[in-house]
Order: sequence, then C-alpha cells, then structure tokens
Amino acid sequence: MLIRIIDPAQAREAEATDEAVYWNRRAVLGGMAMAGLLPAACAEAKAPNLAPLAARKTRSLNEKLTPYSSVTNYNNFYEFGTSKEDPARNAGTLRPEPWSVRIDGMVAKPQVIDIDRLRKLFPLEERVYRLRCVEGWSMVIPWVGFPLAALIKLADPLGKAKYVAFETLNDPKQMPGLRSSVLQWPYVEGLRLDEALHPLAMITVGLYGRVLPNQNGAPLRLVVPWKYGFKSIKSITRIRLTDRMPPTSWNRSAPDEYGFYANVNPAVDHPRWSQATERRIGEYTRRKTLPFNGYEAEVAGLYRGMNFQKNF
Ligand SMILES: Nc1nc2c(c(=O)[nH]1)N[C@H]1C(S)=C(S)[C@@H](COP(=O)(O)O)O[C@H]1N2
Ligand SMILES: [Mo]
Repeated sequence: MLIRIIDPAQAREAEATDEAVYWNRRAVLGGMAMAGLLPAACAEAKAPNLAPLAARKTRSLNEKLTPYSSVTNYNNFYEFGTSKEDPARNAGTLRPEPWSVRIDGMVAKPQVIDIDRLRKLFPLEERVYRLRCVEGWSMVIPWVGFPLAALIKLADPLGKAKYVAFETLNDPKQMPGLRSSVLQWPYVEGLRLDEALHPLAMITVGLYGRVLPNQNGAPLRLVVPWKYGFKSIKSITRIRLTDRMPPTSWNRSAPDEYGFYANVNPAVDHPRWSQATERRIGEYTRRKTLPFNGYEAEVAGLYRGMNFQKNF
C-alpha cells in the first residue's frame, strides 16, 4: 500500500469537505423539519422572540455574524456536559422561569429581582460583540441586554466595595453535569468593580432578537467581550459586592492556566498552547487574535501599568 504524506493544503481541503457535508446534511434535516417529516425534538426549533422586540441596535461590527445554529449548538456550559454538543442536547432540564437574581453584599440596597421585572427595568439594546474562548475559537454574536453597570447601580454599592462576585444556579435536578467533578459547583466568576462598571460589560437576556436559549445561559448571563469566554458566566442567580478578590471557577481549578483577569491577549500564551490566533467558527483560515479581543481602545485604560505576564 502506498502511504502518502498529506500536505497541509490537502488536509485543509479534506477538512473543508467534511464541513461542507456537515452543513449540507443540516440543510437537508432543516428542510425535513420544515416539511414536518421529523419529530419536534429533532427540528431546529428557535427560541421565542423577546417582547418587546424593539431592542435598539446600539453597536454593530463589520464582521459576519456567526449563524444562530452555531451559536446555539456549539457551547461551553459544563453544568450540562463537557462536549460542545452537550449543552444544546441536555439544557432542556433547566427551568429559566420563574427565576430571580439576588444582589447583595456591600450595597446599600440589597434586593432580589424577578427575571420578568429585570427584562423591563432597563432599555434593551442589541450589541454585536466578538466572543473569544480561551480554547482558541471565536464567534460574533448579536446579544440583547443592558449594561451591567445599570444593575449594579440599582443596588447602590458602598464605597468599600472593590469587586463583584457572580454565581450560577446550583441545582443538580436541573443540571445533570453537577454530578461530575470537572469543576467545583456552583460555577463562580468575578470582576473588579471598575471593570464591572465599564460600559462594554453587559447583562444579556437574549441573542438574535430572541430569548436567551438555555444552552447560552438563560435567563440572564454576563458578557465581557474583552475577556476570554469563561468570564461570561451563565444562568446567574447571585451578584455580590465585596472588598476581596473573589474566587473564580477556572482559576480555582487550574491557577497556572487561568488567571482572574483573563483579558484576551495574543502576546501571553496559555501554558499549553499559543493564544496568537483563533478560528472563527465557520471559517477555515485562522485569524490573528486582537489585544483585548479588539476592544483595546476602549478598555486598556483599566489596566495601565499592569504586568500582563503576571496578571494573566
Ligand atoms: N455557568 C457557566 N458559565 C459559563 C461556562 C460554564 O461552563 N458554566 N462556560 C464558559 C465558557 S468557557 C465559554 S467560552 C462561554 C461560552 O458561551 P456560549 O456557549 O454561549 O458560546 O460561556 C462561559 N460561561
Ligand atoms: Mo471558553
């Protein structure tokens, strides 16, 4: 038998063909679903529209949006399994309604806010952001939500508050992944208060004009576009203001690999791989990763004089 050495161009072509077949198969399945030939669970059901639909479009991006089907079928949400297809498959057990979020700690007005009220409390905006996962892939997503700062100010932080700690739901009945010990539960994240008050940081309640799908962190999820994706904690139940740097899930699990800051930085590699480039989901050629994920002009001021090798 002849063994050929495959050159990279050929390997890319083979990969491209695989992907073309995959998308084609999806198109066929989609067609069947529309023709009513597939059971409901198999159809590509979309989340319901958000009411009111009129989220002001306040931020666009001159880059192609990642298709809804990829945004909602290629996920990281370890509470529902560790492979990318698991959350879409398993997150049906999450009950995003009724839901409330508690804001407490070092605030003058601690409170519990119901999700229905939260969706009406602040004007909803549609903002297109890049999402860069620490694993080396990225997407472009039209989020719907409001500035995190608006929610924090509602609770009136005390002068001594310096950090914001976030917590995901911790219910093994709704989250089958909690039986596994890949991470300590609940999933927790944190920001410095000045980062949390930055106008780019968002609480999202939807994407593509629709209610946030369970696998994307329903009913409310943080999005911090200049940081690696793991900072964007999903299905939040508690937001606590504190004077101490709070523990964060991935830092606790592998402190040498994931820092508290996790600002996207092509110049600081992960100990096991380079962070210089990324693969935009749906594309084949890798792109250069941008400092602060392309938001450098807006956020670099938060980190003047900081050593990024140390504070990664
Ligand atoms: N609670 C919780 N939030 C989470 C995660 C998780 O496993 N659990 N994964 C994070 C990671 S690693 C990434 S890259 C993003 C993925 O968001 P997406 O699935 O909407 O693309 O969610 C983040 N938020
Ligand atoms: Mo990630």
